[in-house]
Amino acid sequence: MGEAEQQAGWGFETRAVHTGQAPDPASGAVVTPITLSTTFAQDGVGNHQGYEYSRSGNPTRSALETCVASLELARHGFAFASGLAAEDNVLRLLSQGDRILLGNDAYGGTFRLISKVWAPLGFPWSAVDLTDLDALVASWPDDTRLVWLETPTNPLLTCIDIETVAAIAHERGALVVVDNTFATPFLQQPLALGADIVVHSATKYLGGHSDVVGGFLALNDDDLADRIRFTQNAAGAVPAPFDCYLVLRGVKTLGVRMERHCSNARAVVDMLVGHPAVDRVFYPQLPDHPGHRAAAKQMRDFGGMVSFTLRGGLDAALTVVRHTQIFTLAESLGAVESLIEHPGQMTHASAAGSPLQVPDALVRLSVGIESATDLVADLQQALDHI
Ligand code: P1T
Repeated sequence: MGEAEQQAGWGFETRAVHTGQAPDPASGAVVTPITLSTTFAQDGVGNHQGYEYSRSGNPTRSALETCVASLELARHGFAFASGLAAEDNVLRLLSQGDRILLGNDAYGGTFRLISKVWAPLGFPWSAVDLTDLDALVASWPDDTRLVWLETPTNPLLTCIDIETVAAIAHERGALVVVDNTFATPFLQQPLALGADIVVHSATKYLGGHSDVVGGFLALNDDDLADRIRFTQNAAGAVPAPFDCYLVLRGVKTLGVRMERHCSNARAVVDMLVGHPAVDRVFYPQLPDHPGHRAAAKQMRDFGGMVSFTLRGGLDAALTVVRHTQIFTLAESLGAVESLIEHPGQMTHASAAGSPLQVPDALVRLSVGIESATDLVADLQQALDHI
């Protein structure tokens, strides 16, 4: 039995700190060494200790792959140079003519990869409302081979019932990919709900400190894993050992960070819901939120991302994002510091004019782990500028 299998009975936080990260047998180092060597000595041709060349496999990357696979309850894990590189490797599983169904709210870069890079190569795609399951079944295109969903979505935080969508897709011969970036495996484990592949932008909560770009795939099927292993090496979009180390260090504190992200987000939501300048608050815990029931069913808590629209439209949204002092105006999310952004003109600009276009009046928050009272006060004073 392998180390990860032996540790499968350990709790999430224990696996996050230890799985794939046993003390180094050569030195006793408690922290996983950053192995920079690009190549590994062989005793005779093909006779090596598991590593030949660092694109194909690297000990620091293996530690990360073992750990995050375990957190996602997956048999196989693969680390990539970015979230989009990981996504690109999933799309390489398809054959020309295979259709991709993409949820109608998703990260702008995912939309761009599917619609601007893969569609022109002969991979049709459609945007669908994955909360309307009757319509999904009624209008299901026969050539669909992949359903791509985020839950919660970026940026509207809509939640999709993974188990039901997976059952519908599997009956019709399609794979289900879940981008678990917003939820993280601490809050939601899609493979256990029937998804085939989990995607992460490790740049976000897994890394957790805004200092590394990375991606990850987790899956159980051995044949699919062989094909991903092949393209990871053959196309070569692998992360550097130092980047693997940074993600691995972030993952150790994922559980405690997520608990704090969730409680801080709740404090912010409580204030926004009652604020006269705010039109609508998007947060999966709110009973009238699209997919609240799916979120309550499949998530441990509701996450650290919050979006809201302003009654004053675009001008009000741009005013708020300009006036926060603790929330930094910047793209990205999922790190210890709070960020604020305008999706329409920033992260989702590439979706303008498409079915994935986001409202002009929308502001997105990545609620960090600072003091909740400071975060609430910061947003209140920014709202006062409208
Ligand atoms: O940036 P990268 O590591 O390549 O990950 C892309 C990606 C994939 N999936 C989701 C849900 C994402 O949010 C992202 C990246 N998103 C941002 C940079 C952002 O600010 O929304």
